[in-house]
Amino acid sequence: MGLLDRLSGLLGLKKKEVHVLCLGLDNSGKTTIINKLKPSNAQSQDIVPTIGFSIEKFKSSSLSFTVFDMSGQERYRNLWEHYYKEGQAIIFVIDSSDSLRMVVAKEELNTLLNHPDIKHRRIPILFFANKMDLRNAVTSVKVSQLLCLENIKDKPWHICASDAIKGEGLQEGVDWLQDQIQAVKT
Ligand code: G3D
Ligand code: MG
Repeated sequence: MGLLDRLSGLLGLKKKEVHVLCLGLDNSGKTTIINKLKPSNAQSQDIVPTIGFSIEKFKSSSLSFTVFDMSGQERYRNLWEHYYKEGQAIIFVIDSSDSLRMVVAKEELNTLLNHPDIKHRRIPILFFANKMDLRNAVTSVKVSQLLCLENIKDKPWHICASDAIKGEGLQEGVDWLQDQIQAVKT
């Protein structure tokens, strides 16, 4: 059973769909992470890459993931912002080895947090400090400091170090997210 199935199964959400937004700069590892979360027999999964601007949708029986790159496509921003409304959880992925673009990731995160469809909601945010296997990766504590995550007071958030290629750290993140969504549902 894949992590995705485990998440939906334990949530008891066989019927009701949960929309998860997976956000972050391009090349941070979003597609790799979502692929790892899918069950090994992925026949039931729809992968719909959108030509022209980068939105990928992954769907299982009860979870739908909408994945998009947050930078480099400003002219498309108004097209994907409407997905914010239906998102019930956010996975925000950071390339921990890309110190040059950490400031861009921080700006994109702040823009997200100040968006009218996000700002006043207690939507859980799971951060993956990804690419931990790379020599120049900074620790998840450092990523947390660089992004000033301690300033997020009105939403539950959690940061996990991950290596999406090996799949390390993803389980911890999914477990946390599951608890958060469950807390909202009950
Ligand atoms: P994106 O969807 O956020 O744009 P991708 O990012 O999932 O396409 O990943 C971008 C590149 O980073 C890919 O390499 C992918 O294999 C690599 N990557 C993703 N996660 C990790 C990780 O944890 N560690 C390492 N070392 N690499 C990772 P390519 O070479 O295909 O561009
Ligand atoms: Mg991608």
